[in-house]
Amino acid sequence: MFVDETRVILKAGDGGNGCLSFLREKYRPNGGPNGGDGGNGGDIVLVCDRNVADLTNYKFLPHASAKDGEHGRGSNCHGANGSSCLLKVPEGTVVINNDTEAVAVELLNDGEKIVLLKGGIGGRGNINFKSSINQAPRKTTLGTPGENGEFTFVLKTIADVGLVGFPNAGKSSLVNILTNTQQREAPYPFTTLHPKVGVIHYPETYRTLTIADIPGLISGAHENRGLGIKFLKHIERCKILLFLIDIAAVDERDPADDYRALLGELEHYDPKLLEKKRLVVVNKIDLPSGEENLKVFRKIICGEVLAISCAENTGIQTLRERLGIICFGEKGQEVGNSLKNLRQIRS
Ligand SMILES: Nc1nc2c(ncn2[C@@H]2O[C@H](COP(=O)(O)OP(=O)(O)OP(=O)(O)O)[C@@H](O)[C@H]2O)c(=O)[nH]1
Ligand SMILES: [Mg+2]
Repeated sequence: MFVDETRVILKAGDGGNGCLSFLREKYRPNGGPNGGDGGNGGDIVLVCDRNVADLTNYKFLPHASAKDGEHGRGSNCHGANGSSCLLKVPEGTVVINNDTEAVAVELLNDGEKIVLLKGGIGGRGNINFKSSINQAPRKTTLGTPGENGEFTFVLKTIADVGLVGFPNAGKSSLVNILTNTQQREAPYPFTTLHPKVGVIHYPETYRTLTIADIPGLISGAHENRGLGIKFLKHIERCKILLFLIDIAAVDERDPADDYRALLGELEHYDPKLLEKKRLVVVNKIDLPSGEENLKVFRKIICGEVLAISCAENTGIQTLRERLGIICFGEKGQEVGNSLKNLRQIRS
């Protein structure tokens, strides 16, 4: 199971109340006020953890709350502070406040900690209100309630390159060749059911690129055909979109129509996706109809088209270098790491 969007209901701890108490002991009948303060409530803290793959935990346990602060006690005892509730989320999690529908926070870097909801402040015990003119105050204050709210956690994968293509185009095969991942590849559509990220290594420059494989798109995906377009959120943050087209037309589709259909689906989801850098790659060039279809495809689609075959490993090195040049620049002056890119874009 892969969950990339879920609703959560969170509540920070309330502050404990201040205590109303007076010292009473033998030979000290009017010992004065000694009510202690209440403890503070715990916070709801989000922790970004690269070892967390998705949001499945929150799908089944959507409620989380931090501990309340303890009430103050006599003998000037301060109530204990409530412990905070730490929620681990994967890299790339966006937290949306359901009331305002605005993005509350985004967690991009492993180890990042953000206080989402503040716990309440503890109330004050009557010892605080003692003065020369009021030596037996009966005044205390209540702890303040902790913040609470309903949020939607959305996971948007962080990767440099996003793969877009029809089912069976060979997306998983390409990711397996370029990276160390071992994803299922099979000759039937929708083998991949949720996004997977692989890392392409460039040992010559000690750099890496991340590439995200997402489930295949089909015409009418925006009308919920196939797996729909909900997975496109995982390529929203990508720097380059790699369109992978089955040039051998194994499923008896037209490669140029496939490309147009993919662009149409992206536009339906978010027209901003079309402003991203695109790289068109045609796969299965080894099959008999491949070369012939490629000639026609090149005439229709202006611009750069790279031809590869994952089965025979042809064109893969050129594609790898081309991706490196687009991301790092000719001399490798650009920053390739997706997290650094995001930080630059945001600053
Ligand atoms: N002949 C040939 N077959 C290929 C090539 N690349 C992939 N295939 C085959 O095409 C089929 C589909 O490949 P996948 O990598 O599973 O395709 P996909 O795009 O990930 O498909 P979905 O996950 O269903 O969207 C598999 O049987 C692969 O072996 C290629 O270059 N040439
Ligand atoms: Mg696949």
